[in-house]
Amino acid sequence: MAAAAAGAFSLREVLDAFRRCVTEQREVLLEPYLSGWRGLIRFLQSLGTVFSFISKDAVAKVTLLEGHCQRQRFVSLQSMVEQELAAGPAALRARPDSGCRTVLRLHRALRWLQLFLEGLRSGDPRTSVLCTDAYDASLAAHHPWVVRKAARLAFCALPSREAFLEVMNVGPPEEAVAMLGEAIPYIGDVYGITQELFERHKLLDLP
Ligand code: 1Q0
Repeated sequence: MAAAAAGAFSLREVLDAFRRCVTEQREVLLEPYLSGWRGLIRFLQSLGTVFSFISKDAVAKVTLLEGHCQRQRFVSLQSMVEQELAAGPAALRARPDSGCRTVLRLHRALRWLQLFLEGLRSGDPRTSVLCTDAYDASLAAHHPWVVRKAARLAFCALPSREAFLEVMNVGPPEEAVAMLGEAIPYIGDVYGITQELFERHKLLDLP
């Protein structure tokens, strides 16, 4: 019953959001991007307080970006990069609250998500191991020791593979796995476009 309640996580919604992100001109739209993250955060919050240090950081970043989008009327990631770079790369690097440095954090987390979902899809039942491996191959390199330690500890509290497939709210496990197969390429596409954009503008190491 709880799973069907309004506001419950649904992988379908997240998938739709990431699908809506990429335009024909291969631009990444920020509204669906952030709405995809909102959906993921809702899921993370349902996993319990062990993960709240992660969801708080994610909420702060999404909220900051929503504020920027409203004030500056950025529609796409490309227009945000262009506008923020207009003052020069040094000015952008000096800003602790820029949209670019904030998106970069979510972008690295999106790589984690892609790898983790691939792991879930593979059928390996060890969710904590899958999550740790995905983390080590993505975000870990960008986190200080204490964050890595806390993250790895939290991963031990992850639910089982069956529980994951169930909370996706898309029906029986086979359907959940099928939907993962559908979702992963969309997430990969958003990741790839962003990576190329940030690489081209030398923004992949924004402090
Ligand atoms: C399901 C388990 C979730 C595990 C999430 C993996 C990410 C671990 C990240 C640990 C971050 C710790 C908090 C602080 C980090 C910041 O220092 C760092 C850098 O920012 P800054 O401003 O200090 O330079 N922030 C980040 O790296 C951003 C991290 C954002 C993480 C967002 C994770 C959202 C996760 C959603 C759960 C999705 C599960 C999907 C499964 C769906 C299938 C049913």
